[in-house]
Amino acid sequence: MMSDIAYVGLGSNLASPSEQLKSALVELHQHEQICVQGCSHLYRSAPMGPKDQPDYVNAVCQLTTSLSPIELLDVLQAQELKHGRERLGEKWGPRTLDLDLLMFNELRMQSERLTLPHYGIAQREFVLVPLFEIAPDLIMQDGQKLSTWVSKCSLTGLKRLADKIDFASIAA
Ligand code: PH2
Ligand code: MG
Ligand code: MG
Repeated sequence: MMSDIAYVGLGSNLASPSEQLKSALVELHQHEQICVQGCSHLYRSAPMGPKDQPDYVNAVCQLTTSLSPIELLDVLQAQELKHGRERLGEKWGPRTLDLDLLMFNELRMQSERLTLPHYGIAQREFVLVPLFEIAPDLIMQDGQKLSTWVSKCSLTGLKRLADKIDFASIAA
């Protein structure tokens, strides 16, 4: 049963970022144990970390799954590699595709490979804003509303793009 709800942050700043995100969503949805339920607009976003890299395109999607969190992480990481992701070791360096598991139900866990909820949500406008777009009523791990987190975040380098992924065409 695909009854677990997860949120995944998507990002790319190399090799046609918008197309990377769109095909990543289609591929996720094609997985037998993953059903993409919705996705935010795409957002252009100034790079966090080293500034000598292109702007990112970011989005957040909601999916339901029958995979465990670690199994889902395996799928996401395999997909990053399929998109030509190279792990060059530079922290916050450029990448063709980044898929971050942000939340998995209300689960909290900390292991070598996976921390849930993702540690960076509160500071990242390129996660908070698209997440708010698709899950405005979400309650965060400290019991506060997502809208409160959004209001506390400095919104500077984010621009919503016209593009919204057409889900009917993906699900068809
Ligand atoms: N991802 C990074 C590093 N910096 N900056 C923005 N704006 N968006 C990202 O997704 C991003 C980043 C590494 O994952
Ligand atoms: Mg990331
Ligand atoms: Mg990542």
